[in-house]
Amino acid sequence: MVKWFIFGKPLHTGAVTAVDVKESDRELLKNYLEWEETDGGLCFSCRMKKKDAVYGLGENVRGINKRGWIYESNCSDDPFHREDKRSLYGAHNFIILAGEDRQFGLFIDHAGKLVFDIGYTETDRLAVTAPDRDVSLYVLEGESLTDIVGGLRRLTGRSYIPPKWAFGYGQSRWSYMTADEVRRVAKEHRERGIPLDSIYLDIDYMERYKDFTVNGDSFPGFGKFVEEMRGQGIHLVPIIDAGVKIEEGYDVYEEGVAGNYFCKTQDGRNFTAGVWPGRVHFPDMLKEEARKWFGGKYKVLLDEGIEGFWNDMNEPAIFYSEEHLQEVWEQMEDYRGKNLDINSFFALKDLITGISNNEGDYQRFYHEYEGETIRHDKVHNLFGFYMTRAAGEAFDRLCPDKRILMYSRSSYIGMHRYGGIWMGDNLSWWSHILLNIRMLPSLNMCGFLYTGADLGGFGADVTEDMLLRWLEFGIFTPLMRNHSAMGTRRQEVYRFGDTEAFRRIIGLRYGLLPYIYSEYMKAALGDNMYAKPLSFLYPGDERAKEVEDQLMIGESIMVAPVYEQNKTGRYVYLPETMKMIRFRSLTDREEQVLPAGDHYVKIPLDEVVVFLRPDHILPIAEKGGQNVEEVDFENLTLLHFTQTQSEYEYYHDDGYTKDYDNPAHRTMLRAGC
Ligand code: MIG
Repeated sequence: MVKWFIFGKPLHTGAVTAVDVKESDRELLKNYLEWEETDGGLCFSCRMKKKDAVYGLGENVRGINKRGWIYESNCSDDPFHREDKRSLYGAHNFIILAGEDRQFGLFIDHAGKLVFDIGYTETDRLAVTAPDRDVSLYVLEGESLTDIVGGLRRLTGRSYIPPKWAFGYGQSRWSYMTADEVRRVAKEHRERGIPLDSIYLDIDYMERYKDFTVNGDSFPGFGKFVEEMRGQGIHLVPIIDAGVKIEEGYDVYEEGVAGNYFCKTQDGRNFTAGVWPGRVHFPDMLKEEARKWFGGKYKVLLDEGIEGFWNDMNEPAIFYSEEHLQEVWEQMEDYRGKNLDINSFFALKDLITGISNNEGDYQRFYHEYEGETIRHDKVHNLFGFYMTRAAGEAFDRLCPDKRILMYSRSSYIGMHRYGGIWMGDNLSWWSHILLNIRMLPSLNMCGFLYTGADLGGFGADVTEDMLLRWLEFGIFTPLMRNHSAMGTRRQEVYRFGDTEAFRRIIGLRYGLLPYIYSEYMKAALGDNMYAKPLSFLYPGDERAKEVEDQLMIGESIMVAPVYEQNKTGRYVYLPETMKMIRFRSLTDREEQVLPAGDHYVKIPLDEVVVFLRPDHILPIAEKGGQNVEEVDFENLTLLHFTQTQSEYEYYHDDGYTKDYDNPAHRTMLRAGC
């Protein structure tokens, strides 16, 4: 089912864990792709038929069907997720060609940049180019698209499983500045009966943006505070940044220097970049000892009672490099006092705007990887993966039996074993709800199951209706977190008028948790997807293939979120007869069977509608709760649309230990005649 082809001397990325895959004869690749050396690099290509669709690429812009654009794998910190972009924070080099007469998956295991021209230059040509020509390539075949996705997981390992509380609602802001502010956020939710499981600490909890420190003035007695919040059923989740502040006397910095753990310049000095704290060094996440050391640092916070983290800025984002900044200062001198004309004015401007995340900076530092010195740009896409791997491996050492919440901004396939990702700095734009919907299944294909977007949008100002609509989709995403940027309108749900609606919608998430958690676990343990495009379940259905704003969530339901301003309903395509369930709240429901085909469905601003498949069951909790611990996972109401008999395999465990494969966690639920 898997064929492996090697070109040149590809660097080992750590993505693949399967040990039984053997290199195939290159002749066999000709059944799928041609290859040629071009000026731009080594290029693999094939022709596409008119109706061929292409899926995959995880975290990227545009549709679920990727055809019709050009994408890149080049992890970048880009807060403008516009349609004309080619890459975002992750490198997910997996595509599936779902053809009229053939289907196969392609995983290009390559640490450097890749270009995926999917019908952009020529509408009927798929071409993948690797500028650095050393490439490891896997072709995956399967009976179905889901099967091909499963193949990738069997090749690269099982998806990360977070603790159960991480399926609760999280509230975040850049930043809650003090413990009292955090207390207030908790109180506002609790007083109004709005469920909440976690509050996030963004960079300002630290002392001068130093990793693994806590500002003692604004968060005095941190361990006690963590405990106090736990007493209210709330987990604090601190952020960790990739760069380590250069500061005499700061232990992490000093240990890093002494241990030789930082990335180097060509002449062997520690490479200096500027990020939040000003000057930093980057731990060489690829170097085993450095990784072990950096991972071990998470213990500082684990010891204070912390049970979850998010890793940021690990593309790595660089505001400036010390060397480049120096060059820019010098070049700017040339413009001083000149008559700046059309050319020189823009050149000057570009000098400044080009300082951040400058491609050239990625050629100014080096890693030590498996005994070799490698320039960063050659392994650029692995940095976030290895930072998160550092944490994941440390958790396995430090608390082997306990699940720790971990998700990252940058990632590469393989990282899905150690953590999830959030979808980065989106905007409070209606179109970004749609992007969220489309990214979810694409990420699932690449193994990233635990994921979600900043609900309500990170940048720009949200409105009450947008936040409600976004949450109405967000209740189905594994990671359900409201996060927003400094300087934008406050986005906690209690800041808005109709708190009652927010309470019911978020409450519904908790009622649906038995199903959501069960489906997540089955997907993770079965190398499956949690959210699927319709075409994955209804392969022969030409209409289903074009649906990009509805998703199958787990095995039983379809969702069709509203993502446009001032809409009180939408058209929904039903690939088969389904039972529409309208939730005003967990207990206030209405059911109606609808025939296959197109329907205009009324969906008022404060209601959630799901579509249940025939002979399927949607188990919901009889009682939700203010946090996950309060949810009753035992006493369930089985919503069903039964024609003959329905069965549902229900996965239920304690949610905190790692005894995943125990068959006792699975029970068969039945409904109907
Ligand atoms: O460049 O830590 O994506 O979630 O709030 C901004 C501050 C740095 C980027 C993350 C965002 C976080 C923010 N960080």
